[in-house]
Amino acid sequence: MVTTSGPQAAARPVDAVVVGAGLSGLYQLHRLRQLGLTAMVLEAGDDIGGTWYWNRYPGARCDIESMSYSYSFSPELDQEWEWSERYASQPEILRYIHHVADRFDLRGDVMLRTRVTRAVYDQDSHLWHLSTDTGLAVTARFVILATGCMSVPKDPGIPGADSFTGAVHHTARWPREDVSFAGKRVAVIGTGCSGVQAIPVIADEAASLTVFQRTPAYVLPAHNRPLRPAEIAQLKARYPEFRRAQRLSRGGTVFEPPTRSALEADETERTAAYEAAWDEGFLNGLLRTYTDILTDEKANETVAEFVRSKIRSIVDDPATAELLSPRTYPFATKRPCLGTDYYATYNLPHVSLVDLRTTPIETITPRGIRTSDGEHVLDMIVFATGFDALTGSQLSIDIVGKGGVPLRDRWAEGPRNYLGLVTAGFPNLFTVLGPLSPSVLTNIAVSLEQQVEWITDCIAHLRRNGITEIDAAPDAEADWGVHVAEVADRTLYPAVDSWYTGANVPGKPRVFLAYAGGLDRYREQCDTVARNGYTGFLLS
Ligand code: N01
Repeated sequence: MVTTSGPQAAARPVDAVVVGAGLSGLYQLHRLRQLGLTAMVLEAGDDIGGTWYWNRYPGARCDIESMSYSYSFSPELDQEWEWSERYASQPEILRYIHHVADRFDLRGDVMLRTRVTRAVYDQDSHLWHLSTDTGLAVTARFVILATGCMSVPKDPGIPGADSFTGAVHHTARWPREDVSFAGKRVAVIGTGCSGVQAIPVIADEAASLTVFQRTPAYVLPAHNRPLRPAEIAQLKARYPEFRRAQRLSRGGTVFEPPTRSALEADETERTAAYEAAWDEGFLNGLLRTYTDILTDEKANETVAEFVRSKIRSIVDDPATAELLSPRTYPFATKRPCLGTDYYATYNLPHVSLVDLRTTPIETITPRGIRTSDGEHVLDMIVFATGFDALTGSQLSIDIVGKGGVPLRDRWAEGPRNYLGLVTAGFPNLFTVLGPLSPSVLTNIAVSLEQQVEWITDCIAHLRRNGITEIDAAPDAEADWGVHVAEVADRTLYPAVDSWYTGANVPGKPRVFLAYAGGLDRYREQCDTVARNGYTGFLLS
């Protein structure tokens, strides 16, 4: 439908452009088409899949159960797709996304290998003008940024990286062809969720593996396993009810909420509750044991110490166990990880741990990595150093709103928007899973559907009522920012250096980037705003 040749080739105007062909963008396309809009998806990658296209590192899998981490909008899709494991691997999730694209015939409106570089709002025509790295120019009334929470890899900023003569990979830019570790001396830098998943798999094959750790993670066991036909049948039979419960839940997963403080329980009771959660293997299992794990430091410390005791029981060498034990931040204030054999990997004779707090990296050399303690000679370096989360993907596009104001200026002190959806001065530009929304604190499969459906209903409302522009009112935007911060301040999150607070990227403003009030409460607020005629928005 839209073609390009040569620089700045112009495309026919479309009603809506969706940026990104991951889970959010594809569903957004489906819903816009149902409204009868002309829509296209512009995707930088060679293929669809978003996060699940790029993050194909060894061991990559989702840490939310497969039957929960999937679209809920189609009961038929729920019935026909069959997940093979409790936690789906990256290739299986990518197959699922391809299946969805085929089943709903979405590919025809997806333009691959096309990175949006600039988007400028024309106040007179109320249209967005988008430019891309292929020279394609597109004009659209609505733009939906479905660019992902974690799609811009962070520059680790380690000197000498270009001088290394061996192979270098980043977990978030893993090559499509097989990477062999056989016979190689491999280093992994970074022990967040990506490193935690990759490390045991790399250790399986490599001649030696050296893990360079700055901050240890709290890693819970996944207890991943194949799904039994009987349990699949059972869940499929109650999928409609399960999906309803997911949608109404606090975080997009269904569980019985705790009712008591950890400090009301005695140690025996607490330990039993933590053991049971550990054995179940849910990412948030330990968080769900008591009400105050994320709000009370003393309560939190009981869980943190429980995890440390598990580390000591698994890791043979006490010094290594201690290095792997998080002590500088409360449990779950950086995102916890689900792992498979993570701690046991450090018992293997060819695996070693370098503590960057005591022996920091000085430089990468042509032969390897030099710390203050000496040079590690290597054949391959794997960066698992994370992302410029939540705001990175939007700020990597040169977005210019009303009055020629760049989004980069509006967000110079941190992201601002109303309901995590629209930034004042940037009309008709919506964000899915962006900053100041529940996004990364929830099962994003459920959050993205909520936002995509809200945006779709909003656009339908505008069209029905002959409204050409929706913008966030500055006071509503300011109030939302205050509310997001207030909710976060009731938790232990904001005090911790993490990607949740932007602290992992040098120079990034320090702001708690997600809405910690729960998806249920967020959904209610969004629905109320819509029901009342889009209060807090300026419609013209
Ligand atoms: O990134 P991270 P990630 N020198 O930022 C270290 C999601 N995810 O890709 O903490 C040395 O968590 C850094 O150390 P420190 C999930 O939401 C989901 O692992 O800054 N080290 C840290 O250890 C997750 O939270 C799944 O001190 C450096 C690590 O690198 C998010 O993605 C799977 C460094 C980065 O950890 C990000 O995870 C995987 C440097 N210069 C990921 N720079 C699922 O299963 C950084 N580090 C769904």
